[in-house]
Amino acid sequence: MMTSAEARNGTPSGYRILNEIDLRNHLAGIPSVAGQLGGSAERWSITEVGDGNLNLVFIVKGSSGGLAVKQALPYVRLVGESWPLPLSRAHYEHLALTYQNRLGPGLVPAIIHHDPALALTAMELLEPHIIMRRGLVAGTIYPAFVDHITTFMARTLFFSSDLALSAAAKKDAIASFAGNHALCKITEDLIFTDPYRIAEQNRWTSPWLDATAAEIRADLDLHVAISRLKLKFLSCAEALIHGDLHTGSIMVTNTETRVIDPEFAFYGPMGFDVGAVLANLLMAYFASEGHEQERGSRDAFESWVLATVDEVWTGFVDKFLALWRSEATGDAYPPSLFPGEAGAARLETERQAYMAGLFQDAVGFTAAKIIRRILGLAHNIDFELIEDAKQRAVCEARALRLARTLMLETASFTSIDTVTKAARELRHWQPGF
Ligand code: SR1
Ligand code: MG
Repeated sequence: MMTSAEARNGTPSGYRILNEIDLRNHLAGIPSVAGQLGGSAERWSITEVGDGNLNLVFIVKGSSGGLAVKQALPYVRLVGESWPLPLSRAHYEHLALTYQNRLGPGLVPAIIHHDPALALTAMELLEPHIIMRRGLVAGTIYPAFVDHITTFMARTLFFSSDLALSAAAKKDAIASFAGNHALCKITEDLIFTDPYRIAEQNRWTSPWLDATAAEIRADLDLHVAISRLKLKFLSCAEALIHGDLHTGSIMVTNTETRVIDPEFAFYGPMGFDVGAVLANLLMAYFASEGHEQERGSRDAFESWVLATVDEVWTGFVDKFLALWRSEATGDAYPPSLFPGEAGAARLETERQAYMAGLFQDAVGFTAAKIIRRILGLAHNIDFELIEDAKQRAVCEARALRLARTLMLETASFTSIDTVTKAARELRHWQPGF
């Protein structure tokens, strides 16, 4: 078996892209997995269901159980072999998933089997969960989501930060993810650069958004703002972030939430994960009108989405601060520097200031995440499934208008309700086309 260093550095010699027959043979050779599936291997049903941008995903079902099997391809699936991508992302995903299982048990899929040479991971089959983005397009409300996602973010971010780790442990942890730079580069290009310049892979709902796309490519204030965010993404190793925490990376039922696909994980700014969740909820909000069967039929859903934006931030803050107050075992803010009542009070003020800074980061990253999904390469079905292109453009224009304001006037957004208020005000705004 290859070492994790080999897995990080190139295509392992035992790697081959598996078809359904290869996968059947591979899994049949692992007694624990075969036992879990049950029955004879020839009778297992195996279907490739991947609809993401990068990987193969198989659903395998036997007589007594099922599995989801993810295999990394040596290229970007969305684009093809012309865009090579290291298989090492399966190693980092496995590493991140292992960490997230420890910190957020029940909030990520359990790992059943990992094969570094094949860049393959078999996980608990999530049934009847669906990709949250699909549920949001259908107008479904998820009452347990806020509690689950805020627990996931607060715990994974806090316990990988300097607030919880010793300096040495933190530096070792940064090093263990530092090789995931090819995935970071995708983010650096597709989120922080391409939508702001002419890039071959950019696309948008033309002709309606042509003028807005051109304005964004010409707006130097916006270019400064996105470049500051990019610098933060490049340089701020604040915590182990999921790195792609959109609603396509979350599977849900009415009562359960599972975060999947942490292949973009690395030590980066916490606000990037929080902003990803907020941005994708806000896009679901703006896309909602495009999925209405009749006027007003999704009002309750839209109110829930905005309330969820609010509660994701406030719930995250509450849980993160509770951990900071009770589990601050890291080298940051040494207790000996904050003695007595005065010290405790001063430290509490500092905690609030830290969260205010994190909010500013999250607002900026929220904006960046919205703009990339409307003007860049990788779009989302919230908007894409709106068949009437002009109506889609109207929904997207509203989201873009909010995003530009969030990015250019970040400091004026001092609390999450100022963000939801701005979104609500744009819900019926008519762009001039
Ligand atoms: C080429 S990969 C495009 C996007 O898919 C992933 O989900 C990430 O969001 C990435 O930016
Ligand atoms: Mg993904």
